[in-house]
Amino acid sequence: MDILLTHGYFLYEDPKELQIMKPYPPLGILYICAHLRSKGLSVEVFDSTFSSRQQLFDLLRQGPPSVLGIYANLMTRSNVIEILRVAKDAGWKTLVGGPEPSAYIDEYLEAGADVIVIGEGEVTLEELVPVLQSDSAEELHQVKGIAFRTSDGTVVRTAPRDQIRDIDAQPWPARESIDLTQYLEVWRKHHGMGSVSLITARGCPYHCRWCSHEVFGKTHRRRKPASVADELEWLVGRYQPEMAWMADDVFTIHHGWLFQYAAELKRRALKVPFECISRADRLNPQVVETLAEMGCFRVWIGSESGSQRILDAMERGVTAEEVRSSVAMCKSHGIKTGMFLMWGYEGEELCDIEATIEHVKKTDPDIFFTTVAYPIKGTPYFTEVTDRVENLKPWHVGSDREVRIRNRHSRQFYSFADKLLRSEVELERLRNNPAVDRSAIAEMQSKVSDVRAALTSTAHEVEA
Ligand code: B12
Ligand code: SF4
Repeated sequence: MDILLTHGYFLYEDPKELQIMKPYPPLGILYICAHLRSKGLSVEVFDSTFSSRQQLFDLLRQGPPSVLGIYANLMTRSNVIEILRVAKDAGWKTLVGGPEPSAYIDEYLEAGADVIVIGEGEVTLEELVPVLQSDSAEELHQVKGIAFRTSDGTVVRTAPRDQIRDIDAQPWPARESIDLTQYLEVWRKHHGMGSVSLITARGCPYHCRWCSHEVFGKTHRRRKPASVADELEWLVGRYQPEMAWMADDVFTIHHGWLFQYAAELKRRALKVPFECISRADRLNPQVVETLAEMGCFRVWIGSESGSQRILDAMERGVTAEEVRSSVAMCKSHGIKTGMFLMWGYEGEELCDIEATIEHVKKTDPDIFFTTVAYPIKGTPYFTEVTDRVENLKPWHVGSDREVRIRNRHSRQFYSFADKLLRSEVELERLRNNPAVDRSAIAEMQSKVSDVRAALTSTAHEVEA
């Protein structure tokens, strides 16, 4: 084996995901695996999702050691660090890639990574693996898109790696290298439908200030509609999924492309129910109608805030009104909507929170998720708040989410904001339901008043 690829995500250790149970395979390492195999390298994938860290450690210790490549994101950091330690002790050469390591080069090198891969991994690994096998420290300098330490401890960052121009020329993710049926079985068991994921593009050109662009920058490359339809058709034939997730950042970003893709699916009589993420400004009546015809049953929209002032501060490039009208458009075509909301972005005050609550009440999506803003290293938001960020845990066991931002409202304040949002939305739904009696409404009204009072009373509290 020339290289073993893995990721540090263990589903059975994740209490939140054990409730959700909507796992998807790590497409990044599957793309790399397919590319390297097409170049004649011998590649194995250890898919940690349904496995345990002990199984992975046993494999690493059993050897023989070769090159180990690990995908890391902000949530898997501590696992990846532990895997690095075990792998180094067992004599493996180690490299890390994905959206997080390039933002923390010194830290990952310190934690035991021999090489950090910056950006797309395919071509870099094609060149890097033979160099690591030959033990030629000199040749490492010639490999673009990496960072490493020389024998005197100097950190070297080589020239940037060019992005793959024609992503259609790349092989599809090596799904056969893992047990994809396990993912479908979990989906079927918990949701009655087996789901597969695929991507139609790489990179997002928008610049929401809190969003990480570490891997693809602000570039955007699309696959050809026929190539995506081929992959979907193959997935249907091979795994018989009941649905799909188009895992793009913004599936509806290019309308011309979307219409061509829809026509291609129609020509093939291929209709697989699917869900996707969009921006409100990339939805219009024709796009929504097309999505419905294609079998889209849910669109997720990053709404973030109902306060235009905060949306502008985020450089989101979307208006709250666009969110409201796009959700209404989806509803009118029978497409469900999910909304993502964010509390605590820079400058957000009580009045912005109230605006968000009014916005969600008016919009009434089928489902919404909230998160308290956290600064991901490498983003403009991180740079903006970095002087006020305090890590709650040591770096190797923490994450960019586990931080305190001085002068921001307290955790308790956001927890009340969240409760108020949920109870206000519930109250609105009760009011709009003629079957609900007045006492239930009065009870909810009283709950809303209590939560609002608690929120207001904590509005002066800021993180010291
Ligand atoms: C699909 C997805 C998910 C799925 C994950 C499913 C799965 N197993 O893949 C779900 C919904 C579960 C998810 C959850 C989360 N996600 Co997410 N997700 C994505 C998304 C939209 C697509 C991932 C993808 O398939 N990309 C396509 C492939 C081709 O790209 P890639 O994975 O980056 O791989 C390339 C390179 O990174 C590199 N590479 C990858 N692996 C390796 C390994 C080695 C050894 C090497 C050398 C190179 C290398 O080469 C690959 C091919 O070129 C990305 C955004 C994006 N467009 O990438 C966000 C993204 C990865 N997610 C992100 C975040 C923040 C999260 C959450 C923390 C959100 C939350 N608040 O809960 C959670 C964390 C979950 C967890 N426990 O790990 C951030 C990560 C930021 C960071 N610095 O870590 C991203 C980048 C979004 C963003 N722009 O901010 N996510
Ligand atoms: S949040 Fe979405 S639209 Fe904004 S930059 Fe990130 S991926 Fe693009």
